[in-house]
This record gives sequence, structure tokens and C-alpha cells, in this order.
Amino acid sequence: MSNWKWQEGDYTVVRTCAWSPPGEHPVGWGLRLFYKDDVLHHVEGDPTNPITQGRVSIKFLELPAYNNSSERIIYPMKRDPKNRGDNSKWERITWDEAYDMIEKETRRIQKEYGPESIMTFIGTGRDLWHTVPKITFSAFESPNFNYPHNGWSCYGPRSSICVYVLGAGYPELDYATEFPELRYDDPNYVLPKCALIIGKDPLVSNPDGLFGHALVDMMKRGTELIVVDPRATWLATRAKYFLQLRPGTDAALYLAMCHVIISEDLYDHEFCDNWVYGFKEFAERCAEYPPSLASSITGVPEDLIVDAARYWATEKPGSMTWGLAVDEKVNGIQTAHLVLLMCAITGNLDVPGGVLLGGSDREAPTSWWGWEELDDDIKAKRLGAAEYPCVSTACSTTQCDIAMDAIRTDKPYPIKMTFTMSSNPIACPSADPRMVDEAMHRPDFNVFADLTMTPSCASYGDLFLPVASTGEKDGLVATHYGALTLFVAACVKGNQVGECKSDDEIMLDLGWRLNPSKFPWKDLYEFLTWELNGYGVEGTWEDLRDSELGFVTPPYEFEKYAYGLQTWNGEPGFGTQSGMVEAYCQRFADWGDDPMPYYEEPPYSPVSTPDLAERYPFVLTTGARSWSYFHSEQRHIKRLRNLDPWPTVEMNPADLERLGLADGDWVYLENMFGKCRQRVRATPIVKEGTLMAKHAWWYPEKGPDDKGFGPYGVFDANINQLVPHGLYGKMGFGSPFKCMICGVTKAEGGPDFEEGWPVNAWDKKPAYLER
Ligand SMILES: Nc1nc2c(c(=O)[nH]1)N[C@H]1C(S)=C(S)[C@@H](COP(=O)(O)OP(=O)(O)OC[C@H]3O[C@@H](n4cnc5c(=O)[nH]c(N)nc54)[C@H](O)[C@@H]3O)O[C@H]1N2
Ligand SMILES: Nc1nc2c(c(=O)[nH]1)N[C@H]1C(S)=C(S)[C@@H](COP(=O)(O)OP(=O)(O)OC[C@H]3O[C@@H](n4cnc5c(=O)[nH]c(N)nc54)[C@H](O)[C@@H]3O)O[C@H]1N2
Ligand SMILES: [Mo]
Repeated sequence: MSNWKWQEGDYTVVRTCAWSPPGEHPVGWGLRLFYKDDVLHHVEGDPTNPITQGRVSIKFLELPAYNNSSERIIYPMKRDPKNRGDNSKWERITWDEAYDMIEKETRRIQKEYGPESIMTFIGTGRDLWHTVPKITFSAFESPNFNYPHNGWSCYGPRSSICVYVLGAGYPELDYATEFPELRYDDPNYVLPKCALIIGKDPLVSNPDGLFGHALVDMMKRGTELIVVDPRATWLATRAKYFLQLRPGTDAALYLAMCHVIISEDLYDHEFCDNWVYGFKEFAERCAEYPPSLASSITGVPEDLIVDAARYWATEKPGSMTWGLAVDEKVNGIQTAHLVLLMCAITGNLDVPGGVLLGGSDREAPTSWWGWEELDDDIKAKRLGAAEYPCVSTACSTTQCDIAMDAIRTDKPYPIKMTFTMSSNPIACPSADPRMVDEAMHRPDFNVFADLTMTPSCASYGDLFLPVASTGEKDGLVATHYGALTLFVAACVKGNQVGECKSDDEIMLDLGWRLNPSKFPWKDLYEFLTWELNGYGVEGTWEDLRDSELGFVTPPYEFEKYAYGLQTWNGEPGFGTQSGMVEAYCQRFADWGDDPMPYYEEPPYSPVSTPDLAERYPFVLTTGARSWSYFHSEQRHIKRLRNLDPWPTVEMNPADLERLGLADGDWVYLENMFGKCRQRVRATPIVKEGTLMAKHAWWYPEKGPDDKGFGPYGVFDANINQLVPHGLYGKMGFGSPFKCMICGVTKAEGGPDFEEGWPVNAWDKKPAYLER
């Protein structure tokens, strides 16, 4: 009997705090995992977890189906590169053979082409954002760590802007994480009067360290919402102000809101006088956007813009949480800049009940560990770094469009080997996925570390490393990847499935083999303790696991800028070049952009490309999250698939009527870049003329060798065929995933499946139980 493992009848119960897999951001779901005969049987929420307090997402309730699925690959496998695309050719091998292959190819490529010809690929914020950089910089000694979402348009603009404009870690809602015992009832907690929810649907997405349901807890206690979204989400319909804008036009809206706040003298004079650099110039910039103009651009009524701005400036403290829609536009950096300024000029930064901020000493979201030790001539070869210092100063990654161009063209040098840990490029993150698929056949050797076969690996993988899931590994969870550590908790292993290893174990194995001097930890636990201490928590990983809650909250300090806690030298102020919040950012000017935020029409829109819009009359936003799925995962989990069985495009009933379409019809979505097929979902939550199409769809049930639409039918529904590669902002950030244009035509039908698909799919007995 211990705090983290005990017996209940026939079940052994293990307490854990989940991160990934299945794919998830660091929400830290508190879970109790029930094992019977060493097999995960069911999952319950852990009521003692201070954040989630017993609540669980459906994806984690379905963890047994995910972990025990017959689709899991539980042994290493290889396939001769000449057989790429033929999925009957995979052979089971041992870990030693797999590592031998990696070592042999690494040494050969390092010698013949240089280590820069090895590129790693990572997906979204799972618990390997501290792992893959180490594999890249320290094991392979390559400078090319690649996140293949064009224009780094998830988290990149939002987190980098914090570095340049605030000199701080990530901003987040004040949801009483600093009071783990009593939470909202702690007498020192200040409830935000107003919360600004921007381009985010946190109840569904729980991103990056925010437990979305906390908003409901806060609303019950009186917090009012201002929601900015083109779709009437659950939160939007309960908001005090719902600003339903045209996708891609956020910056115009925030310029106008700031204009109202400044021109009506509702701003925080003391804060602006002391701490905002370039306030006067910023006020002039905002004056160019009166609400009437913003209204004509965004489609939000003028009086709503004015009222919401007044409310935000006067109902204090106001908190804010922003989402992916801030980034997924060419104008992403400027949009993010404006959101921060809207919080700054109202005096809401880093005050109780306001916007929490990470300290300047916090790690950037992309870990730099091992980077410094690379030779200067190798560092200089990082793809896209010289062209886009705005990307390369804050992020240790490549600029991903340029990285993909190198694979495609061998310029400036060829990429001979790739190592993909947690990404499915042709199904999910990459624009122009058919081009990416073709390009990815060029390297000599492509390694994947994943849990199931994916369209990407089926198409161009040569080696598959099987990864352990939640419940199968020991690890840590920390919010915002270290950029704002609201809490740290232990992920605990309950059983071993096949020969699966955790990403950290794979990293250590590779490091010890390829470059042992850079991997000083003697085992996983020494490594986890080192990571834990890096988050500012003392003691060993085992101490944390064994503790009463398995969970710690590093102390949070408010108004750090006033006490010298937000700068490197201990002086009061912010950790920026000017020591203030930068409305005017000299660095942006140095990097060839406007030093101040501005609005720019999306590159393809009814306004910027009216001729094209005649043929493709809808404004298209994509990828609003689904309760069932984390990106391209879980399509094979029966109960999750039943909840959301098909790729759908949300359309207003008036548009459907006009086009002679009906709910449930299959349609082609098409523009000048490509085409895909999805199913209509009639709904008034989108305005006439706006569409929202789901992303990351593929059909596991089609099998890996489906010829019609590529492996698992991946090119049937993939909306990213309508998004161009290489279209991003002047400083290398932001791509138009959430603001394209498209046309709709009726399709003859949907994908052809046997009777009963997809709802009766995956009824097979969990194969690993037989193995
Ligand atoms: N059109 C459109 N496209 C989008 C978006 C959008 O909104 N619209 N969103 C974009 C965003 S924000 C992002 S971040 C990208 C995401 O893109 P990716 O992160 O590449 O997402 P996935 O396609 O889910 O690929 C993840 C793979 O990792 C595996 N996996 C899950 N957990 C783990 C783990 O812990 N370890 C390992 N080794 N593997 C794991 C899964 O099985 C899956 O095959 O997609 C982007 N694509
Ligand atoms: N269940 C689940 N959870 C996830 C993921 C998942 O795939 N599934 N993915 C994870 C990842 S990597 C990320 S980045 C986060 C993303 O999670 P969020 O940040 O919540 O982003 P989205 O769900 O893509 O979109 C949020 C809202 O933005 C709105 N929106 C669309 N276009 C615009 C626009 O131009 N302006 C404004 N203001 N709003 C717009 C959409 O209508 C939607 O309601 O979720 C994470 N969590
Ligand atoms: Mo993301």
C-alpha cells in the first residue's frame, strides 16, 4: 500500500497524472488506473488531484481501448527502403537491431554528408518537447529539429511574442492553480471579473496547461466572458459579449478595441506611463482603426466592439486565455502582439485575478538543451535560422517550410535521414500534404517512434519504434513546457505492454549509444529527477511519486516586474530590450517587419482576392477540436469514433438551402490549391458564408495499402490539401490554416466501405492480450 499504488478487490490501482500518449497537452489529468491481471481494465478520475478534481476527458476514459487496441504495434519493426509503401514487408526485429540500424546510418551520414543531414520531426506539445531536442542536438549532433506545422503556427507566435514583447514566459488565465488546497475558495484568490477567450475553445481542447473546465468553475462563481470566435461555441453562447468575427480578421478587431480603450481614457495610466514602451505611437496606430472600420472588416457590429472594449477595460481584474486561432494566420505575430497589449494597457498583467505570466528565467517552450555545445559551423546550418531570426531566437527549431524545402530540393544541402517522434505529417500538421509525401521519399532512412501504424509511416517509414502509453511509463507533467509552470506531477507506470518503451527511454538508449558523454544520467530516474529539479522542485522523482498527492505547485509571484523578478539582472521591469512591455518592438524592425502591430488581410479572402472568391466564395476555417480525437489519433477507437464518425464541414442552413444541399451530404471542398471530401453538418453556429472543416482525418479501416487516396485513404478528407506550403508572415511565423477560401460542390457519395463502417469497426479482440 502506498500513495500511488494499492489494491481494490481484484484490481491493482495506480495513481497517475497523465500527459501523453494518447496525444494530449500538459493538462495533468489526475487518473486512477485499474489493472486486472496486469491489463488496464478501466479508468476513473482521481478526486484528490487539485486541478481536475476527479474529472476526466473521454479520451482518457477510453484509455483501455487505446492501450489494448489490436492496432498497437508493440515490437520494433523494419522494412527495406526499397519496399516503402508495401506494408506487407514489415518484419519484427529486436531493439538492439533497431538501434544498430540507427547507429550505422547515423555514423554513415555524419561522415558522408555531415550531421546536419539528419533531421528530427516532432508533433504538438506532448511530453517529448524536452526529449527530441536532446536526440537532435546531443545524440545526432544535428542543428535541425523540425516541427512540421507551416509557419510554426501553433504556439510559436504566441510564445515567441512573449519573449520579445514581455520578456516573460507564457500568459494564462488565473484559475487558482496557485492555491492547490482550497483553489477558488482560498481567501487570497481573486476571481477574475472578466475573462477574454480568444480563438480558443478550451472546454474541448484543454491546451498547453489549461484545464478548460476551470472556466466553468469560474463562471459559476461569477466570472463574465468576452469570446472572440467565428463560431458560436458553448462558451460563446454564455458570454457577456460574443464577437463573431470573420476568420482571420482578429488584428483589426483588437486595434479597434485598444482604440476605444485609449481614446475614451479607460487605460491604466500608471502602468502605461511606467511600463509600456511606445505607448504614444501605439495609440496613433490604433486610431487608424475606429470601430466602424473594424466592423466593416470583421463583420462584428460596431456597438458590440465598443461595449466589449469598455467592459474589458473597466471590469477588473480581467484575465485572458488565447488559442490556436491567434497563430494560424499570416498576421499571427501581430495578432498576438495586440492581445498582449490589450492586457497590458488595462493593467491586467501579472496581477491577482489577471493574466498570469511565466518568469523571465523560465525555459522557452522549445528546450535548448544540448544546443550550446554544438560547433558554431553546425549551428550556422540550422535551416531557416538565418532567414528568420524571429523564429530562431526564441525557438530552437528550424523554420519548417524551409526545412521541408531542403528535403524536397537538396538545397542548401540534402537531408538523408529523418527521425519522427510523435508526428503524422501527411495526415495532420503539414500544408500541401501530397507534396510532403513525395518529398519524404527522398531521404535514405526514415525512422518513426509511434504507437500505431500511421499514413506517414505506412508511406515512407523504414523503421518503427513502439512507444509506451500513459500507464506504461514513468514520467513528469508540467504545464506550458516550463514556460509557466503552474504545477508539476508524476506520471506513473502500471504495466508493461509488449516491448514498448517511453520516449525518454528511447532518447537515453540512443544517447548512451551515439554520444554517451552528453547523456550523463545513469538511468531514467536520475534523468527524471534532473528534469524535476529543472522545474524548480527539489527532491527526487520517486519522492514526488510517493508524496501524498504526487503533485507540487511551485510558488507563484505576482507583479514580478515591480520586484525585479521579471528581468535577468534583478532590476524592476520586463525582460525585454527596453525593459518595458514593448508596444514598439525594435527587434521586429531589425528583422524587417513593422515594429508595431498592424492588421493585414488574409492572403486569400473575399477582400484580398475577389476574383478567386467568385469561384471559391466561402471563408474557410479549419480544425476546431473534437471531443473524440487528438489530431489524427483515435479514429480506430470504437466509442470515440461513434461520437464523431466522419470528417465534417460545418455549414449554415441558409447556405445549404441556397446550394441545394442537406445535412449529411458528402461534398467536395475545393480551392486553387486542392480538394478534399467531407460531410456536411448543418448548424447555425457558423454564419452564412463561413465554413469550418475538420482536420487530421484518415481512415484506419481502409488499410495501409489503399491505392485510391493513398495509405488509409489519407488524401480523401485531408483539408490541408487546400492550404499552400510556404505562405507565412514576414518574420517566418503564421500560416493561413484558419483563414482560407473555398468552394463547395456535392459529391456522389462518401468513401466506400463495407456495410456497417465505421461504427462497427475495431471490434476485434485486443491482440496484445493474445500475444
Ligand atoms: N487544417 C488544420 N491542420 C492542422 C491544425 C488545424 O487547426 N487545422 N492544427 C495544427 C496543430 S495546432 C498541430 S500542433 C499539428 C499537430 O500535428 P501532429 O502533432 O503531427 O499530430 P498527429 O497527426 O496527431 O501526429 C501525432 C502522432 O504521434 C503519435 N503519438 C501520440 N502521443 C505520442 C507520444 O507521447 N509519443 C510518441 N512518440 N508518439 C505519440 C500519434 O499516434 C500520432 O501518430 O496539426 C496541425 N494541423
Ligand atoms: N480534443 C482535442 N484537444 C486538443 C487537440 C485536438 O486535436 N483534440 N489539439 C491540441 C492542440 S495541438 C492545440 S494547438 C490546441 C488548440 O486548441 P484551441 O486553441 O482551442 O484551438 P481550436 O480548437 O483549433 O480553435 C479554437 C476556436 O478558434 C475559432 N477560430 C477559428 N478561426 C478563428 C479566427 O480567425 N479568429 C478567432 N478569434 N477564432 C477563430 C474556432 O471556431 C474555434 O472555436 O488544442 C489541443 N487540444
Ligand atoms: Mo497545436
